[in-house]
Amino acid sequence: MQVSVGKSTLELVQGDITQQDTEAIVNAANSSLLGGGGVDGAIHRAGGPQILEECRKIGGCPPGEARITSGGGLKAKYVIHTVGPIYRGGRRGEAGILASAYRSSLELASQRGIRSVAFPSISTGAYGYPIELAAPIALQTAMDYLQAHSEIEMVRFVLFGSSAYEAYEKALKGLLQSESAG
Ligand code: AR6
Repeated sequence: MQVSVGKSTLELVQGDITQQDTEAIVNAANSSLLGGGGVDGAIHRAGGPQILEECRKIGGCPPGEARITSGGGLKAKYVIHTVGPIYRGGRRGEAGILASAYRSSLELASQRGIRSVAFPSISTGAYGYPIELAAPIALQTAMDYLQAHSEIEMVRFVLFGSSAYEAYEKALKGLLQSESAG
């Protein structure tokens, strides 16, 4: 599914984040930036040791912030590493931290002149954020950013499996409907 947001494009695809040809892909990292499972493990496996080497020098990243490295052997030139919240019931600021992880990643892309960014569904794996709650936050944050920042031409959400894709599709349709209802 693809929609226009201001002068930019937001799209949802089902697939593997490591295979994307956007200028940057985003990693769902942890605060150490020293690797892990899920998206993080897949990116380091596919991109090779150079990414981890650069992460070591950076020395970590608090939840809701983002850091950037090269893409190593990936098609993407850059990896933006961001840290989402660990979900603990929803009353510990998780939504704000999740939105901040997306916003910080996009701000870093803008600063570096990156025009296309692919995101995974941050926090909805090992960090336990229910995808039905995370998807509207992810999408609204990206749409708000694109409305104000046409220098980012394309944001792609890469969803792993059909149920994740369907959750994002449902959330996007919901947001578009509530927008057109004013
Ligand atoms: N491409 C796209 N999406 C994927 C891929 C892939 N190759 N692999 C998994 N997903 P997770 P988190 C989906 O656990 O919840 C790591 O150990 C997955 O189905 O990768 O933010 C880090 O080091 C899920 O929907 O990230 C941290 O310790 C989503 O990506 C911790 O996990 C995110 O799952 C971060 O947890």
